[in-house]
Amino acid sequence: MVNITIDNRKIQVPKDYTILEAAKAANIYIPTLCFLKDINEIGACRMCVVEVKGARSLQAACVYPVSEGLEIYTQSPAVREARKVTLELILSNHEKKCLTCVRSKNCELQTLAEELNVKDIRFEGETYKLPLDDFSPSVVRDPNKCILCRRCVSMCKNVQQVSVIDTTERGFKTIISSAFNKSLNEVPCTMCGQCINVCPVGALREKDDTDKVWEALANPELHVIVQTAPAVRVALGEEFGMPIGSRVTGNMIAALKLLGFDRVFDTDTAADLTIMEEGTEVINRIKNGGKLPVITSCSPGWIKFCEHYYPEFLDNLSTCKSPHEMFGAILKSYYAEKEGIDPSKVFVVSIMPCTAKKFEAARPELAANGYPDVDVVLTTRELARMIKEAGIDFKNVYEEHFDDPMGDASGAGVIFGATGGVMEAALRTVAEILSGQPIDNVDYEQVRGVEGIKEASVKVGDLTLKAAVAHGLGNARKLLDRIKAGEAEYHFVEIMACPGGCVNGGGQPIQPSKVRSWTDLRTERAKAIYEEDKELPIRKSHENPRIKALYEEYLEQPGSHKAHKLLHTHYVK
Ligand code: HC0
Ligand code: SF4
Repeated sequence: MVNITIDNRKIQVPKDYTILEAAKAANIYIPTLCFLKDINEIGACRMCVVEVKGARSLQAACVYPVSEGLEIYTQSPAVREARKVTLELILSNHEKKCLTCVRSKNCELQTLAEELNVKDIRFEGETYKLPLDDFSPSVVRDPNKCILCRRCVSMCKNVQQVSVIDTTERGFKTIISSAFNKSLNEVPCTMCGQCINVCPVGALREKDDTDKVWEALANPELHVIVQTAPAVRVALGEEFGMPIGSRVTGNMIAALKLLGFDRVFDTDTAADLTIMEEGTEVINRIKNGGKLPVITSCSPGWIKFCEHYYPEFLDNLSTCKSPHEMFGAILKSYYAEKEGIDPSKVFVVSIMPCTAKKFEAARPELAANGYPDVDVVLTTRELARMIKEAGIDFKNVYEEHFDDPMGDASGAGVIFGATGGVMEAALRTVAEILSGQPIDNVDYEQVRGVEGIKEASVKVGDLTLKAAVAHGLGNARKLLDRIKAGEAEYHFVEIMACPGGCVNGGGQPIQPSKVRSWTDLRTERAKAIYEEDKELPIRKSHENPRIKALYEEYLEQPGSHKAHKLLHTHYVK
């Protein structure tokens, strides 16, 4: 520990702290812009400057280390003026179209202008119009809004280790772009959307598909079904000012009904179905000498990463479609038949925490009987926009339940939304089937939490089932390299493209740096998911009565010919 003084307050802080961390510990607010804890700590924007006694110039608090006896002033006239000038310079050539910007009211630049009481911009910067990159089905890049903070670059390069965006050109012409200024659609971008979640302004956003959904809802010919992913319900509330980790399932369903969807179903139910199919696949591959490890295939950003960077693992992928795609196929077959609806009139909308799911839904591999499984994917953020546009009082609606006949999911389906959740759900079923014994303790704690790579060995009968979980593509890279080098061997591996899994997907509500630097969104949202799982009477996929009925009435058994036709696919090099 070291003793320091900030704004005449004496405090003790760990000696490896920066001034910014020390100030945070003392509840003293220092504004930041490029800073994002553990991701972008480069001291580039100079918004966080402070006066350090004895230093010749103002110092960037986010990179300046504390030391014994340091005296810091965070609000002196020189500091306030320097921050204001910096901000005004950024604003001078920024495209200030706040009224129509997707990030208005959730823009860190806008917030700073208000916090620093900027009333006038004293500088006139040169502005020029750069072309919008909206060719990707998932991510839109607007360089005119970019403030060169480089958070997206750090995310893509260091965390996801995909590196398809970087700083190009020099000086005043500097921009963030892909190589040769190609569209994100023409480079091996995984569409994970993590760059969007760290962008402080409106320079990165998802492709907005809300118009397609409004149009479908207004078409009386269509039976419009919506399904919601496990991670949406623990984050959507943030868009309406509710605390991180609020569970808003009932409000969300009510709002979807008010929007006019004919049926509101739960993707979690399809997650149970996925476990039946994937669990069977794992068991069969182990018993029959099939390709191991089986690697999960439900994260489309991961699939795309695998295709571009690790094609040698494509045969390891589970042949299961992801749960929402399976659900789409079931809705346009089993459900349509049961309800007597022409499947061509069934329109399926998936609300997902994910931008890559937009890309996934358009893949030709994900169709059955000539219909795409899913017609439109909206992110959690787009759903919030629709709810706001419809004037629905989200916090005060009467809570409702998912519709029958696809109704409630098991706890295993619920936990899919957090890293390790698919693995845990599968273990609950696979261990019971392989051992032939009922398993009482279904909490596989080894695969929970935010450690980058997690491993578990589970004894089932004579077999020790070896499993691994990686989340975030940088961790996926590490794990795959280890498997490739023969340094690790597993039967079953879960990979999710986003750090923390779907709870932290690229389509989730965006929290500003001053929140997400100090609160682990992944942990808070996952907590809500595990709470829901604990409360449910059924926590194993194979015990879900809806899934049992689906097999009895339609699919026969997991892995059947019919199940394969509807629920499985194959990705090829
Ligand atoms: Fe996920 Fe899913 S758990 S990928 O993270 O498997 O997006 O939430 O919906 O499909 O169920 C996302 C979340 C899903 C799917 C499920 C899986
Ligand atoms: Fe990189 Fe993901 Fe953004 Fe693509 S979507 S640029 S892979 S962070």
